[in-house]
Amino acid sequence: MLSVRQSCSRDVYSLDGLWDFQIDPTDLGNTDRWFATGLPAPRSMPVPASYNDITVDNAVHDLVGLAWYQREARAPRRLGSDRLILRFGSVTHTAVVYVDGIEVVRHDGGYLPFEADITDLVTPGQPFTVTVSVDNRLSWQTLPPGFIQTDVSGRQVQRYFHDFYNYAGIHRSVLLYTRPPVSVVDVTVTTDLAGEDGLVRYRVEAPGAEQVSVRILDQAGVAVAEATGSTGEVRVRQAHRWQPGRGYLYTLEVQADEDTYPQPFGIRTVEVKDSQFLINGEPFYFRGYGRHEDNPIRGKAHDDVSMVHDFELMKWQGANSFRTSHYPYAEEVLDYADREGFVLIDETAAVGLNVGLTGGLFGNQDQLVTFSEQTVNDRTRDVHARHIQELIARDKNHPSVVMWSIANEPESSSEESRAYFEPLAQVARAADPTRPVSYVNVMLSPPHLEKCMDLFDVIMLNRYYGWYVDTGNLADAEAHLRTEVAGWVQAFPGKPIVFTEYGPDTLSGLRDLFHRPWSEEYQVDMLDMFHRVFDEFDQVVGEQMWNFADFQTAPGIIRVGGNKKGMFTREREPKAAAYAVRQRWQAQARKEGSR
Ligand code: BDP
Repeated sequence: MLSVRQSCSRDVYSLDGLWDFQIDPTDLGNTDRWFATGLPAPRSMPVPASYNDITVDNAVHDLVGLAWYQREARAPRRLGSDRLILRFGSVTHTAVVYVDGIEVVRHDGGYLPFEADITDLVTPGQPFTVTVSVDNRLSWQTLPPGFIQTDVSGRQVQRYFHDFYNYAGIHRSVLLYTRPPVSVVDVTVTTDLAGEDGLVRYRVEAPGAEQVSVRILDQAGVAVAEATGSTGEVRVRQAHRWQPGRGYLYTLEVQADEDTYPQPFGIRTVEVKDSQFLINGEPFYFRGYGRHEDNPIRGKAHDDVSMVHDFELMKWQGANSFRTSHYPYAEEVLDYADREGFVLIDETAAVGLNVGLTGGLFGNQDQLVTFSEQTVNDRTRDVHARHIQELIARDKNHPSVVMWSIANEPESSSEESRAYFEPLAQVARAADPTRPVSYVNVMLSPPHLEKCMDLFDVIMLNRYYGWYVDTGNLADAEAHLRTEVAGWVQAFPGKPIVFTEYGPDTLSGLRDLFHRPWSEEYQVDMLDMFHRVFDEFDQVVGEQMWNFADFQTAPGIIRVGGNKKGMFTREREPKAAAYAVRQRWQAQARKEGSR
């Protein structure tokens, strides 16, 4: 799906701000038709935001079920023959949208956009009502998966297998935009290098358009190439390459009859070859983090203030990359990464396809298995396939995205897991033949148990030696880590390895002369130990520690006020490791710069 971009043929209006809001744990709203009659007892709720932490009301914070949002909007006065589209950046997890009481779209998947053409339901210049029912419930057929239990008081309790808090609400901007009746609905740009030149292949979908043409504008807005037709290849002479740290962007300005759509892109190549990850033919070493969209009060809402500040912190440290763990991030983040030259591993919301993760610690009290007719099944896989396709459709033109991660820490050691993932690897490759595809491997699936990695291009590993195992014993942790990396190298020669998670929980301000777990000293030591081992293996081409910042989780006995593995606190104050790792990353960056 195309991003919303203003142009001479497209106007954009924001519906962000305060909406009416009401929770509906007993599902009255559908029976009583709140979408037509109005919310009976609304309170104010900001959009975008997670609703959970805004009020001081446990019923809102712990809601399992429906919440309703409603507001009035006004159709543009001069719509002419244009279409009016209502568009949501994301609603977590399932949304049903009504305009003046009439359903216009429903969408599941809490981190991807959707839209509806509402032209025929509105009158130019006149107000209309938008209502959204938001369902935060997770089931075995949602991503992420979960299931619901009822406690002794009859209250519904959401259970899930991922670590971050199940924030919900309208998390990204709500927009109205116009476009001509015949318009651009999709653009695909892929690029190649030919010596100093760039080769730009494009495909435009504009149903019914009689004339399609494109111009390529450089960063100063100067046209450097042009072509006609809905597909083609254009050569950009002496092209500026999009490079890590230098995000040069061109714009493919598409003209389809009356519609103009500006599609930013970068000229670069990505390739996996001989254990290396190549960007523009040169080996790239990932330095950075797994992250979360997570902030105090606003939860998972996108906001530009936090985004720019987070990028400043990452640059300060010498990071060049991150993973959008564990779901697609706001489009604004990808646009900004393009501009800033950050390299992204783009992940679906398929996190927690692994009952072993809680089972390992607590003996699988619910006697669950991951893949079965009752749990993760063929319907889940169909949903997963659609998520992969929607993610790639949204993000395919971002030069910052260099790899798709189709799942985080799924079960990957059983025949069932292989049967589940084999078709999904194909779905990703069919949707984007130009980028490597992989998934993030869990510690429960070391090389001798692993059943899926041969389907993928890059070995991405989350490892917690020194924390969940060998707790406090870094000598054993180091030995075990080294042995395991050697095992991967031997089992999958030629595949590069990126560490996508490692690091201990660290309580900011806890200092300890004995460097014990939870202290800032231990975090420095443990990261240092991992880095020492990484440096011994040429196949290790990246280190993305867990996590950029502390983040909110569900309550549990292994979490104190959330997950504390951040290099920064949730408020973005540095821990000691932030300085130690900064030295390493800056030295690496200097070395790369001098080559
Ligand atoms: C991994 C998960 C990540 C968790 C992390 C942890 O991928 O989401 O937050 O472990 O335990 O299993 O801190």
